[in-house]
Amino acid sequence: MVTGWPNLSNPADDTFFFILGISVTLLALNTGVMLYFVFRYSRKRHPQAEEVRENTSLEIIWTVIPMILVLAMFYVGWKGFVYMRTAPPDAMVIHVTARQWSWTFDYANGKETNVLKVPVRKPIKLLITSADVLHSLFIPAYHIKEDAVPGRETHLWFLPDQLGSYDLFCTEYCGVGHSDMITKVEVMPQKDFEAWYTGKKAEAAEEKKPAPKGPAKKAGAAPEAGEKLIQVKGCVACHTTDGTPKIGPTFKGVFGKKETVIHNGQEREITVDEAFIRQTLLHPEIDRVKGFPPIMPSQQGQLTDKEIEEIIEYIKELK
Ligand SMILES: [Cu+2]
Repeated sequence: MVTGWPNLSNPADDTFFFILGISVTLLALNTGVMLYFVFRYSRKRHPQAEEVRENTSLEIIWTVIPMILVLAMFYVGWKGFVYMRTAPPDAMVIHVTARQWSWTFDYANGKETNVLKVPVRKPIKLLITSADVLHSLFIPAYHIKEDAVPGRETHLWFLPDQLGSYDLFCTEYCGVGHSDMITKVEVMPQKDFEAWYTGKKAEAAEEKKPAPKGPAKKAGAAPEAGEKLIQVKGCVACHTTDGTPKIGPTFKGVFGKKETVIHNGQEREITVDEAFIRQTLLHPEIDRVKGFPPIMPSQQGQLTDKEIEEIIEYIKELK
């Protein structure tokens, strides 16, 4: 049950149980009548078969009753559909971008996260798109899902009525990292949400990790920013920072390393430097690191120059 909003139950559940009820009743009736006929008209009791030619009232009954039933199912389903497709006017709008293989949530004030944070008891409207292939956003706890389509904006809404953390994942097979496209909906008390949404403090406290110590950094490109970027932009779906290879090579210790890459179908050796990281971010097809599937998507248009700098600075510090 959804509370705090008129029309208090989840219309998808209502429709499901309505149709289930009708189906179970029909099953019971059909089975009952069938068993009755088996006994009543067995050869023993009824040796001579009779042909029934016409029975107008019977035909009207078996046309009208099913028609009423299917129209009722349509009505209940349609009402639920309209309800689920129409976000309340006061809903909070959050833009969602799906990409191989992560989610990004953009808020009206420019905040960007990869966990969907929402205040409790406030209707949330998600405007969904994809940066690459088809994905589908699924929040099982709210019984909602919607496709993420490149070049198009789809939408859905829900009312987070209880505090807690709920799964949010991709439910359309979108490549090797599909199963990594899992994150959370965090339903927060209104106050906590406000603090996170408006302030820097809450966020810094919550996302603080030991900052990597390293050589002096370039002005304007903070490795801390790079660390956050690789989370938000979903790099960590394929690349770890702890030295274990995943779908792609790990970032740890990669800077300055010699790697064998595939270049135009030929193997060659390169050293991972700033230019190589930049090239791989923008044109990953030029040099693919050997031993990994050729699936790194280009980040052209996804990352600004400054962000690329920040990521490079971060990778440099991951010794
Ligand atoms: Cu996906």
